Amino acid sequence: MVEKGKIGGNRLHFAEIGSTNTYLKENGDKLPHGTAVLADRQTAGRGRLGRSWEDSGSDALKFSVLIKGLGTDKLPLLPAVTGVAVCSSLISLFGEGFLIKWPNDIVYNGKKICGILCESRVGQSSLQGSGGFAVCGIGINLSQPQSFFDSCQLPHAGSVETTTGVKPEAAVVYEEVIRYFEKDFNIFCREGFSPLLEEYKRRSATLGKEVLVLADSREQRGKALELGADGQLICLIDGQKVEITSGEASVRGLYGM
Ligand code: BT5
Repeated sequence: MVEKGKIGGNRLHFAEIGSTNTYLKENGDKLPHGTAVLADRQTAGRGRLGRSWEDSGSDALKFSVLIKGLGTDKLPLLPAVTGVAVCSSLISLFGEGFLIKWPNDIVYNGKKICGILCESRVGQSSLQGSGGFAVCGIGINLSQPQSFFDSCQLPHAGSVETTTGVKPEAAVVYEEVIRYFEKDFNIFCREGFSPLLEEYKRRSATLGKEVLVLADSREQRGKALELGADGQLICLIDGQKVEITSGEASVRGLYGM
């Protein structure tokens, strides 16, 4: 059973912190399920696989949510659930055009607007009731100018403002993401991922596309077919179905591929 407590019901706000994900990984055992940790600035924001998340201060939204009591079997789909929630909230505020690029980016017109980092700290036996927990970190570029991304050598990054022309308010975006996260997370806990799958497919920038898969230091071209039951990307490569569990899948026409 997922523990009681509303998503974002307990909220900690830091002017500056290393990483909101790291904070929750270190302190999550003492905090209630649903705790949200926000930071105006991260000095050591993290992406997957040791990569960094570039931060320019309060013109971007950075926060992490603590998830307690979710079974280990459900963990692999947490990035997809988060992706659906973030994508829906951005569409609700700014209109169509936001898509989910497998596994964890939200893109708009080929620019990466948001990155999602889900991590877990497993307790003694499993996450369930054993002190383990998960952390969902969300970084959304709100109004940085393109010159900021250029200075970080991120030509494929963009902000909500540079891509849609609308200047977003951090508090409004935060509340909307939390609202969708609460809704979609509860659906996921009760009924699994299947009720969210249609929405995921509709919003996917990857499924049905030609992809360049980078896994085990090998690059292979293929077609992305579907999302597997554990969040893996099922691709058709040289006539064979191949499951991509980690690594990268670049989509033709996105990020300059
Ligand atoms: C991600 O990793 O995209 C996950 C980013 C998660 C950030 C949030 S912020 C709150 C919480 N606290 C943290 O410390 N992290 C989470 P990945 O798929 O590995 O992508 C990382 C790559 O995205 C980098 O190597 C860059 O190429 C690119 N990148 C870095 N900063 C970016 C930015 N601000 N906007 C767009 N792309 C960026």
